[in-house]
Amino acid sequence: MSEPAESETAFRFKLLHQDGAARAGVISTPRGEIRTPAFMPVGTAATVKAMQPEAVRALGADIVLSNTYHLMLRPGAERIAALGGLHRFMNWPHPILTDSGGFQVMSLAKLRKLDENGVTFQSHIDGARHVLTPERSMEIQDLLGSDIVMQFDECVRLPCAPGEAERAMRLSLRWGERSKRALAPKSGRALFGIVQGGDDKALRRESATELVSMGFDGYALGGLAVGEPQAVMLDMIETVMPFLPVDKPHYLMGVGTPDDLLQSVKRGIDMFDCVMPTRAGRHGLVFTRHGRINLRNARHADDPAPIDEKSSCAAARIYSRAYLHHLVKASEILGMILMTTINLAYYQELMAGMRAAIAEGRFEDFAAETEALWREGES
Ligand code: PRF
Repeated sequence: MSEPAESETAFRFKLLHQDGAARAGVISTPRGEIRTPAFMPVGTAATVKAMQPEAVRALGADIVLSNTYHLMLRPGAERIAALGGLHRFMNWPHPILTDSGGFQVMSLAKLRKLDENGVTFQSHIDGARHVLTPERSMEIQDLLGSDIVMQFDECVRLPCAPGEAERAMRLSLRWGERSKRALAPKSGRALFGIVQGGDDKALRRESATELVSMGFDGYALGGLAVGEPQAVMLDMIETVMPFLPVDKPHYLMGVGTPDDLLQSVKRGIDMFDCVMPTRAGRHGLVFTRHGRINLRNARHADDPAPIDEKSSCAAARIYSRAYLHHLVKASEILGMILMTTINLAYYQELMAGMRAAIAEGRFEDFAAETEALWREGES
């Protein structure tokens, strides 16, 4: 057998259409293609909560995200590697992006101590002491078999104390360098840099410029959707975008609501991940073409109407609002499954709609129609 051609194994981003700043393309990886703009369901602990992987795939996901932090603590990266890697472990043969851990340490771990070397912390599960550095984060993401590896970074919440955003941005640049040095090049695998800099435009530009000069396979915007108004987040996207290469994917981390996705794609973002559809679904909040519906609300108790009779998602067409209301009130597992399904279906439908609109040069109209439907439904 001859070696596969370079084009079959390389990580590649192909821009197919542009409509204003909005982009549609495809990322090729050895494990399959990712149509962009893409929404990545979050599979924190090697599971998209309440969902079988086949169902996640059937709803239109090309890639899922998983987490260094959670998997290093339980069941352990070495164990997953010995079991054949994360794809086999969770039965998801398609691409996986792994986050690098720093963001989750700062939001979940106990007794955190951050210094130049990395972060020392206590597990939120059993209190055991761990150290995460750029080098260990790369090692863990390699053991997991990640297709898209994220650099190790520090994200500050907003608003932050003077100097904090700058300190964290510069530390993230140094950790970006160390991440790049530590991760052995592997055919088909990508390493993304993460732009930090809080809500300061000059810091954001500097972060982007420095990362681009180091050279990554893609560029993420971190440190957004961390307490600032949406207008500030959009302003930061607009600030950074001219400094990022057009021929690499642009990923907005941990975002967002359907409106955040629409507004960010409009400004040139290609990839998203967020717990919003899965977490909200487990708590009875569903996203639809007609806006949000909180199924915990008593007004749904006697409503025989489905969520959306025109949805491509069977769960949204079949079950009554009254039944879903009952399931969420009774904390039934099926309620979580159905409402997560409805939300992931809507998020993927929205992304597919955006991709088609960009391809046809009618993104502005699509956005206006989509927003009008949300407003009608919620008024
Ligand atoms: N850095 C990393 N992961 C993240 C973020 C970040 O800044 C965010 C911020 N929205 C979500 N997930 N590594």
